[in-house]
Amino acid sequence: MVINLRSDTQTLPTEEMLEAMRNASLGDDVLGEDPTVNKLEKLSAEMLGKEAALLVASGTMGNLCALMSHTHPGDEVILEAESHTYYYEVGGFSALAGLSPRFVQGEHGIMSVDKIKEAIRPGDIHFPHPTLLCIENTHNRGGGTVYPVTLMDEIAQFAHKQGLKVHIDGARIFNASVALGVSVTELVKSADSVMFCLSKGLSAPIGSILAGDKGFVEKARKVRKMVGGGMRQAGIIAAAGIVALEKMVDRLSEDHAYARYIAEELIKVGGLNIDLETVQTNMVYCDTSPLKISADQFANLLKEQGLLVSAVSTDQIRLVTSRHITDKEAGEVIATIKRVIENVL
Ligand code: TLP
Repeated sequence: MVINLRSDTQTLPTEEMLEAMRNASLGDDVLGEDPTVNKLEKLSAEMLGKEAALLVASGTMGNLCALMSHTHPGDEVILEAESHTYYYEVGGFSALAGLSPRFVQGEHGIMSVDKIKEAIRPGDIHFPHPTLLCIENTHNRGGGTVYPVTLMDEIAQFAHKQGLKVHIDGARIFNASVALGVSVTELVKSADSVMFCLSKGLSAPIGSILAGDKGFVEKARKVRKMVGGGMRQAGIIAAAGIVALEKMVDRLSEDHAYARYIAEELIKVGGLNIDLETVQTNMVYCDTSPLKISADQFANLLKEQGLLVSAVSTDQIRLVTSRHITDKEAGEVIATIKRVIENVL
């Protein structure tokens, strides 16, 4: 048996999703005529408390469309130093949106208002014009950490006062909402736009949503076409997305509980450094340096034992739980890691 903890992006569609895809009513979405896409966009906008929403091919495309819709080339975008948009999106913010980045160092990805204050510089002939602030909730490289509602609101209020727009990379915003026990609407209410992924813990095979006010989404729809993301009978994708939103949100708490359980059990095993404080949603980051081997080496040893994890830096591996991890797999994960650690020591 192979257990895959590399990412919640590896989740497979449910039977209900496959059935919905088979039966979806379809049309040409570039012309706005796919009823299933229209239904998903309406449902998403309602769930986020925004005026409108747009189906995009991926989280990366959603963030890019947001950046390009809110800014002009040459503007400055404020990003957390380990943010996905900076780290994993192939530099699209600069290559395609033409933006100049200014970084804020967060604590496990979570930026403070004070740090953001320091980053936003007063107008000066030498500086690019800052027009956008991005917040990642949950924060991937921070450990799946969560911004609480009050902090989101404070940051957005401050950014707005400085004349900046606020975009949320909420690839896992439903994980944040479930972890905090607050609605997504409440969590994103002060942001101008939000992107979330259907294809992560929510288990849809493809697709992300970008939401905001009507004017923003109209712009983003055009940008999506420009970057080649105008899809035709996209109802095939949207049908699974509707099931994801209607059926798969509440169960995310199970993924969080398994991540917590695995982290607590691995701490008992010893040999890896794990900061339990960062285990807030469906991720566990483990530092392999006490074992005196690199994250890559450790990941390869686990792979030989049928356990797939991601090495995300020289000394960090990441384990991500999803609906495919239940009691049996969680027990196996702990036993396998324990066995490998005992062999290394
Ligand atoms: N994250 C993936 C990889 O790209 C690292 C993962 O396995 O976690 N924002 C955040 C916060 C993300 O974690 C991701 C994907 C994206 C955006 C991009 O989504 P996709 O993969 O759909 O382009």
